[in-house]
Amino acid sequence: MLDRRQIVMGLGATVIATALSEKLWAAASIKPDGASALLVIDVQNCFLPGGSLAVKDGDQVVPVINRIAKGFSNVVLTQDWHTAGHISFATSHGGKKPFETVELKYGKQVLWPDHCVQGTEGAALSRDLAIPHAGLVIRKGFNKDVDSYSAFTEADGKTTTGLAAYLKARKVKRLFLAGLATDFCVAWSALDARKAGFETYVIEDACRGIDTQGSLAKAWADMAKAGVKRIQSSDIAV
Ligand code: VGL
Ligand code: ZN
Repeated sequence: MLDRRQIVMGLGATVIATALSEKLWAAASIKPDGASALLVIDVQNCFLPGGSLAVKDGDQVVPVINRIAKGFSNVVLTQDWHTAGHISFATSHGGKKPFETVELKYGKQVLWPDHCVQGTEGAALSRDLAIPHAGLVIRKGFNKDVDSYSAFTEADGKTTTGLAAYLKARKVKRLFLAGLATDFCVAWSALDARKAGFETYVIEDACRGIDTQGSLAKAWADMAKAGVKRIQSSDIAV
């Protein structure tokens, strides 16, 4: 006969075993398949330490992205690609300083230091990215009078980059986002990905934010509301 103590111990062991297996199951539970794509946002010199719009610890995303990219057959990279004198630059608005805002035809625009000017070293993708199998590099923000944080649609809310059509033509259903910056180009791309009907995941530890005027908390709140899933790179089976 089991006495009461043995039964309690047995139950305890079962609880621990269940918790452990759930933990193991939770780790690396997402396996990218042929209908999955990794979207690597703006890992460019200007956003890395030493760059003109450096994102704090931005370089730390590179090894994480390189590791998970191995698990994806579909990878798209984006490149912020502005004209000289772009409308998003503070220097294009006499008297304005970076991180101040202005009202433009399409709405409120944060003003930035000059960054990612077409063809410059600052606009180049990080040489430490190791994703030779990436199938597409999509450039955005090349329209002098319109910014484009999103990889899908410019800030006027209507001019498309063609990315959604490309992904749909390749039968992609699930999108995983990584890169810089969490609260601007990653978040705006994730929100547009939801609008275009993709199941959308943002890999938090594969991103870093700028965080100006509460932008990081707001971005996560907006993404949660839109059904964007917030995951960690350890959730992805590579
Ligand atoms: C970005 C600000 C200006 C980004 C691009 O990649 O998040 N942020 N241009
Ligand atoms: Zn930009």
